[in-house]
Amino acid sequence: MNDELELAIIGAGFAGLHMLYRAVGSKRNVRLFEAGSSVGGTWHWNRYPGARVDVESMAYCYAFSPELQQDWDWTERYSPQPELLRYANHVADRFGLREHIQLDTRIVTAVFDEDRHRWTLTTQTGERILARHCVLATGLLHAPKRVQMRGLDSYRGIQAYTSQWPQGIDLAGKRVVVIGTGSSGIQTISEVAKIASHLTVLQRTPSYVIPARNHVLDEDYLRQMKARYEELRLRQFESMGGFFPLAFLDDPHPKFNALEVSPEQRKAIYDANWAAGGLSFYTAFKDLLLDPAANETCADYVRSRIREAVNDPATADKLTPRYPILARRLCAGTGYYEVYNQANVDLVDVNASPIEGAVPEGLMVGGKLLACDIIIFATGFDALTGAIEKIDVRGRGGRTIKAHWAEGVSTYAGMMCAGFPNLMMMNGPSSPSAFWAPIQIAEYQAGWIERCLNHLARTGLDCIEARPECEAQWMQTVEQIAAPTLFAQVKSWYFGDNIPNKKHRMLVYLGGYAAYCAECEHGAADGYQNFKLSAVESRAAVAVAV
Ligand code: NA7
Repeated sequence: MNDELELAIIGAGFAGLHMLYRAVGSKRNVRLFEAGSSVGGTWHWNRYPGARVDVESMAYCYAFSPELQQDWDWTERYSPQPELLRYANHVADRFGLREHIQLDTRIVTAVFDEDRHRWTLTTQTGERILARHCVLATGLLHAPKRVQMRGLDSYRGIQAYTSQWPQGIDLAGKRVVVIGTGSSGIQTISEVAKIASHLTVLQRTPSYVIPARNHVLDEDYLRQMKARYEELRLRQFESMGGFFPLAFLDDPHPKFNALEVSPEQRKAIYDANWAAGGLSFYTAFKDLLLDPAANETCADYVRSRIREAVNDPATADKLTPRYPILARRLCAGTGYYEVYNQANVDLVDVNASPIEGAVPEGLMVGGKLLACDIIIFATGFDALTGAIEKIDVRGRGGRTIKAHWAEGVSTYAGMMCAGFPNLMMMNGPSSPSAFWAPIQIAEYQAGWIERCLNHLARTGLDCIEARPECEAQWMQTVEQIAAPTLFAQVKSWYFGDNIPNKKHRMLVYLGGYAAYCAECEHGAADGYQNFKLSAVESRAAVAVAV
């Protein structure tokens, strides 16, 4: 057993690394525990063919260090996974973080000791760690959604999850099946189609896929954008989703509602977004996520593009989504729809031809054998709560976090839960992170946590937890913001709908960055008014005046 830490951080993704950077800077007795064999989080585990971020590289990186921003040269508009992993490693080295990181260490339990106000963490090998505070930086998209199907154990080929891609799979010349057509699936499909002898895509819900228009970033562009980094970040912080399209830096949009302009103007704006590529459609008009009629103009535009790209009308029809665009995560792809014009690629709608189970040679689909060498599961994640629930977290009275969330997820600001003192989450459920830039949310949260720990130290207290009524109020706010949007009209992982038996509840604060930070500052005002603070000596909650 180690000496007691002031702070234990779980997870070495971008959030955990930044928390560690802040804590090391404050000379805290801190240690970070990571289950993987390297830092990088998502970018350590998601190594499937074609894996790359769908937010532009120059925005999808840390903002806290102007020097780092200036020194690091992104090579492509959207960084591929290996480059993101290099960046995470560079950050760990550059800021001297490695000596505080314990890799290959999975935390399996975290139990709060109410008498001593500290957490006991246990690793998979039985090592015990004591820590006053614990930060869960376990990743919003980390726990894979596993597919159960009859006979899978008997299947003789290879099974691979995109979210935990095994090393050394050779797909060249193989008969491959991909299940799932979300962001991971569509990236995988475009790459696998190039090398597989045959690819069958099993689609349940089609995605709207916009061309990413990825390209190499030349020196001139990098220089120009670096000179404008402050402006870039400003636009990003003002933006709805944190992924401000850099092509529109000189002419930020949206300016109009979709039906306020003529059909010709509307088409010109959609054409400009299609040409710019990526996720820019989110900001094409102000009301695309609020007004169904406005949304339909955008959805129709993209549907017409699908019909143009796909030669076979029946296949184009299967690929065409009917739900509101943007209400599930928009995908950015490379030659995605064109893949279905290749002779070696088939698309199966599993609603019409269900996956019945597996046999040694492959899958039974719609009553027929689909023989294959490899099944790729691009089936997504138990988003936001899954990675936290994988740890047996027990707060006051031994109550588990699973029990706390059994009737629907509940947190204060996506950072704390009533009954779980001194436990902080980064990019947690009901924070903005799944619909905002998680790196920038984590930067803000790390600062908030630092200030909180400083406050406790200054006031001689050692325990903080969210007030239940403030947590309830937060969840009400999250739901009130989401209710009038089109997000609420579609089933998606934003509400936990992709996981059987997960209670349907909005998992994302949609109010944007500025409002989120203002709420968090308000909660911390007046001596942390939305929290109970106490000290181990008194054991009773005390009101603190500073
Ligand atoms: P997603 O977006 O959750 O996509 C998962 C896909 O897998 C989706 O098409 C699912 O269909 C499909 N799926 C899941 N389970 C099944 C079963 N049992 N049978 C058939 N198809 C299934 O995950 P991604 O990893 O692609 O992307 C996650 C996020 O990462 C993304 O939003 C970006 O923010 C980055 P369904 O929609 O459930 O019908």
